[in-house]
Amino acid sequence: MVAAMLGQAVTARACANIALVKYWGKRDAALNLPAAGSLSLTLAALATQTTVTFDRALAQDELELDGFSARFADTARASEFLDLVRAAARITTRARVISKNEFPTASGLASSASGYAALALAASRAAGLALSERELSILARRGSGSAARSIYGGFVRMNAGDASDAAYAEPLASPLADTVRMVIAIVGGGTPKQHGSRDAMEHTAATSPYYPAWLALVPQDLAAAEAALAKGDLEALGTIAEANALAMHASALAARPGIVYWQPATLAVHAEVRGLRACGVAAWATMDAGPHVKVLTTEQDAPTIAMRVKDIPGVTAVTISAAGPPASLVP
Ligand code: 2P0
Repeated sequence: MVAAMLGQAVTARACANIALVKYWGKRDAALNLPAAGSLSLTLAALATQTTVTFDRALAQDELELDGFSARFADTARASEFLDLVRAAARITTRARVISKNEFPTASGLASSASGYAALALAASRAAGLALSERELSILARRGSGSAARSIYGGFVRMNAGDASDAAYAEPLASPLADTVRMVIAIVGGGTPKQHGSRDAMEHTAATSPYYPAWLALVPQDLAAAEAALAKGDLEALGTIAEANALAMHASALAARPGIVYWQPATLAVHAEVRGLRACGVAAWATMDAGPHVKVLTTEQDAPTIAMRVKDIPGVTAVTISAAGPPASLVP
């Protein structure tokens, strides 16, 4: 099986996800184990397609991202990840990885979730492994914590895991899956260099006086979000998601020195969301390790929200996304 697969190009596709209950902090950096669980929505509009070929002619791993040779640090990180796949498949052959993000142009949205989910599936298959979804989720987590969630479509829960280290994600059924939408407002321009989420969560955990409070909050937000999903109660889910994102940012803001992802347009979109909500529109804001705002809403209200936020100064692009599918092989 291994001999037959090696040398063949295998392509996989995975979609990014946005957390409604955030992952912010690790309990083991080497194994990339999260300090707490998280809950996300996989998004159809944010897909990555990745092709992997193990090639005996290669002296080292090669990574091409969106048509260009990747930076050294990105190639080194992908290579470390490929080492895990090689160890599992008992091979030493180097690989060529070609990855393309089908994201809104120059959005600056993080793509490590879709990227490492697609890479986990493509690389494991190309190495001759046939992993279960759970095994893929565990493998993807080693590349990036949020990638464990992108193995699945729709709403997904990431488990904190136990001492055995096998933290993985699982899909969550919900009556909201077909009608939920996310309006993604890209906030751009003039930002000082952002803190990458990996370093930022570590810095928050090490220095923020509010980090213990953040960690104590997550289990109750997870339980409430899951109950809301099971009932199909978008208002309850949105209320928790918005509060949870603000709490994550509160812990980051209180780090020393503080981590500030907010721009004027970020606040303006939040204000618009609150205003729309006061008028009866289903809209709840969340944000990650950057200034962009993602608005949880319904199929019906998404166009109204998109129309209202696109003209806010500093908002450079707006995309509406439905729930996305699980990671899959591309024939
Ligand atoms: C999340 N973020 O739950 C949170 C909220 C960013 C803010 O997961 O170090 O790139 O690779 O495990 O997955 C981003 O963190 O971090 C992230 P690593 P990752 O979506």
